[in-house]
Amino acid sequence: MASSQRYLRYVVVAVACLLVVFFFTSSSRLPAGSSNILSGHGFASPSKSDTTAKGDAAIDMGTSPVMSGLPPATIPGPRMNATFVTLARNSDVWEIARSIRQVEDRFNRKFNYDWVFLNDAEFDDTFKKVTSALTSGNTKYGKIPKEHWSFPEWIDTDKAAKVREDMKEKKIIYGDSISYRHMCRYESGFFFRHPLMLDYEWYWRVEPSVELFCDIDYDAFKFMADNGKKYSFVLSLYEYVETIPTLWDSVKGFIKANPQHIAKDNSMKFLSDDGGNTYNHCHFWSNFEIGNLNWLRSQPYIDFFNHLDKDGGFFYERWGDAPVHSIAAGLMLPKEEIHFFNDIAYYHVPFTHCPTGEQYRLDHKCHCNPKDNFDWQGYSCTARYYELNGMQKPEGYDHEA
Ligand SMILES: Nc1nc2c(ncn2[C@@H]2O[C@H](COP(=O)(O)OP(=O)(O)OP(=O)(O)O)[C@@H](O)[C@H]2O)c(=O)[nH]1
Ligand SMILES: *[C@@H]1O[C@H](CO)[C@@H](O)[C@H](O)[C@H]1NC(C)=O
Ligand SMILES: [Mg+2]
Repeated sequence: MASSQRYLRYVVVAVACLLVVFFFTSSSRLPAGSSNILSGHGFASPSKSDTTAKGDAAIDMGTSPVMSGLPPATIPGPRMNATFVTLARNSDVWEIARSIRQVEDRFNRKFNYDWVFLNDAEFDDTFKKVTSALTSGNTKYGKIPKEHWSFPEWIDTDKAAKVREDMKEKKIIYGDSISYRHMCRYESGFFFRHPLMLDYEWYWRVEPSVELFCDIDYDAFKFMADNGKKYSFVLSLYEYVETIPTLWDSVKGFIKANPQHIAKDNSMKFLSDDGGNTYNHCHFWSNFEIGNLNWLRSQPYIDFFNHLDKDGGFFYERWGDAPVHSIAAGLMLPKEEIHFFNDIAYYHVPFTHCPTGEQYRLDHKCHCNPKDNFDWQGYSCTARYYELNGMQKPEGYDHEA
């Protein structure tokens, strides 16, 4: 008798539990007035709009009983006029997913900045679904106009094809690729002019398969603005000479024709060991950048890009956007406007920036091996940057790596 009563009590409690679970799951899937959540994710009806909006849904907490009363896990306060930006192909989706997850975990889940994705083809639904699910801010998907991803009319395409043959024989990485050249030219001269990017003043570039190893607890965009910075880097190194044999000649032509664009207190010493006669091939590695879009959209930068573009080296050689951005920043910005983010721990194959300074790494939950840090090795240009700016190398630089 007693045991069957216990059994009945058991069943009643179980049914009650099931009801509670059912109530919460069904109501969080279909909260009253939640149409903005569902239709807001453009992939529900991708033909309608190419952008997704999450902001409204996140603030409108009353729509979901599961969420009500819980504070958002974000840092309060105003946000900068800033966005992440990623150039990618549909086939990059899982590689960019890894990058996004780390950027969100280490930084953006606290700030919820937007993310702009750009592509020379139309993004597919899988790409949009996966990336918008991983990001905490609004996502926007843009197609690159044909004029920004093709041979300009002054380029001799036969000559360009010959160069690709040659470079293929010499086994120069991406030497035979047309799309890689369009990519480098686009990142050099056009991404900041895409209609979706015109809405912003600051950008943070993110590539597929990169890693972030430490927590970033402050707003890096605000840091840039508050400290008068326009361009930044985490890794620097020497460019592969074969890809830029005449780049410096083109730069010298630009300097001669536009002396008014050259900053007085510039970083020429980072770029040249003989006062500007020759290029030492040092550049900031542009697969990571936090920078000011209005600077890239300014007349000096546009004049610089147009001058290089006319000389044809994006196609007759294989000029990369890293030396192009770096030389522009090094010559046209006062040196105080370039920032080295020692505290942003970063990996893009094959180099790691792991912050020098053990206490910092512990305080910010870093998971990089300091032995992997590239900064103070012979092939890095970061020591030059320190010297040029009269900076003391951080404690530990001589024994950690
Ligand atoms: N839409 C589009 N994106 C591209 C194309 N080629 C490269 N990208 C993107 O441009 C950026 C740079 O290309 P990567 O292939 O990473 O070039 P890389 O960093 O020099 O070389 P890796 O060592 O291979 O990473 C990445 O964000 C790519 O996703 C392309 O043909 N179309
Ligand atoms: C953000 O910056 C862009 C470019 O400077 C500007 O056009 C836009 O009005 C700004 N938006 C806000 C909200 O300030
Ligand atoms: Mg890359």
